[in-house]
Amino acid sequence: MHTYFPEVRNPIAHEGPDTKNPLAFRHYHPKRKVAGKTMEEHLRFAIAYWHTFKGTGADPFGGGVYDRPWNRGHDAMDIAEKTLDAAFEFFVKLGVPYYCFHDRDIAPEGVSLADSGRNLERIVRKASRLQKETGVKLLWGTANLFSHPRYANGAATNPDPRVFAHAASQIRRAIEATIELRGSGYVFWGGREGYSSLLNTDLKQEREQLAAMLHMAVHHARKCGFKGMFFIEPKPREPSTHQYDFDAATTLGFLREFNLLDDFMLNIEANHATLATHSFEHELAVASAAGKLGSLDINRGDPSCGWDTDQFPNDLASATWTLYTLLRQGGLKYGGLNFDAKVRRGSFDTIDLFHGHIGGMDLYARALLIADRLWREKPLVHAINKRYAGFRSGMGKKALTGKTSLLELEKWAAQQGEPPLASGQQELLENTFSRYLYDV
Ligand code: XUL
Ligand code: CO
Repeated sequence: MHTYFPEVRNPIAHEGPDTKNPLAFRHYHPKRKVAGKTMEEHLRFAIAYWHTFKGTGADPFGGGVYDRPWNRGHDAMDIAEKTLDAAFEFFVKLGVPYYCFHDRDIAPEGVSLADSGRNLERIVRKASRLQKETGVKLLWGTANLFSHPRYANGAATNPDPRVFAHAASQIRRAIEATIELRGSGYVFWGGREGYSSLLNTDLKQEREQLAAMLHMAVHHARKCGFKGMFFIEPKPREPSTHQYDFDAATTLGFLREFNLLDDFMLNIEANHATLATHSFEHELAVASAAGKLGSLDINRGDPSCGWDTDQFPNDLASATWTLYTLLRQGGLKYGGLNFDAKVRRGSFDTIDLFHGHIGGMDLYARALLIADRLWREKPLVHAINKRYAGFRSGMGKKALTGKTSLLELEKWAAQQGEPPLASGQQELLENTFSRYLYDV
């Protein structure tokens, strides 16, 4: 059989922290047990089909630069089949358990809705066979509702119901493809909206259109037997200036307002968090505190750039905090760690794809070991418990459980006198965190 990655002859192996082999894992050891589960089960790594196999290196200043061997064929379907073969070769050689796709990543748009549907069905059949042969699974599927010119003024939030209906068709087929491939999640990400200028936009209506589409999607998927989870992936902007799912808090509010909370969780992306002027850690905390952290896109942005650079992750402190958050909430049932990262425009070689992912997997594996220790020894849990202890009993507890009033609290405050100042001890705790990061 043709090989697309001849430079990698065997699956990437764990060689330990001292290895100098760039095509080996130093920390990621899929079967190693940590806190009762294997590393593979904790991390649930997924490859983003769009960046890794369909990425061209294009940016707003220039077209594609990569010359991928799987991108040569006699027509679009031939290329789609070759790309799928290359993708599964890559998954197996890298040793990742999952992948994620948009409908248009795996199968090309046809000349009509029916033709596009047939293309997708054909590729899904092949993907299903390759999944069985390799054991690689689909983490989540989604529909690309932002690349085609018809979506220039949005998809679900488009002012034209005919465009809305096209989006509905794509979503219907992408959901069924996800079910067929036994994906455990289905993602919605805003991208393009009807809203570009207030001069021509009905904000209230666009949000209602979006909610109506999501309700129909849930209804259809459940009718077809989908037992997985729906995710919304917040992002504040790009390509649209204002996207409705700005950040985790905004999106949770939207889901609550339109009665969608039962079927949805959030897919939090690192680079989207920073575009929203939050940190990844903050967004994870907001989603997790609401019991709605379902999946993660673990790329990184460039702090000097105001756009979504989707680089591979390399920050140990951030990765550690991410896994600490996951350990605290008992892991991810439906989602995983999807890279959603791309090699740079100048990284032309196919081997660069391995380097990017190997580095990211090793980073998160190392972070898992540190987070596990931090969670087992609980220095931060103790500090937080101590800080809020006043609310566990007495008047604090009464206030929290709605059993007091402003007047009773006022009387109590007067009896207590001026409360002593209590340090938040941020520096001490930062040192504690650093000790785990660098010394353990
Ligand atoms: C866009 C983005 C998407 C979603 C899936 O910024 O992150 O690729 O992850 O549509
Ligand atoms: Co993403």
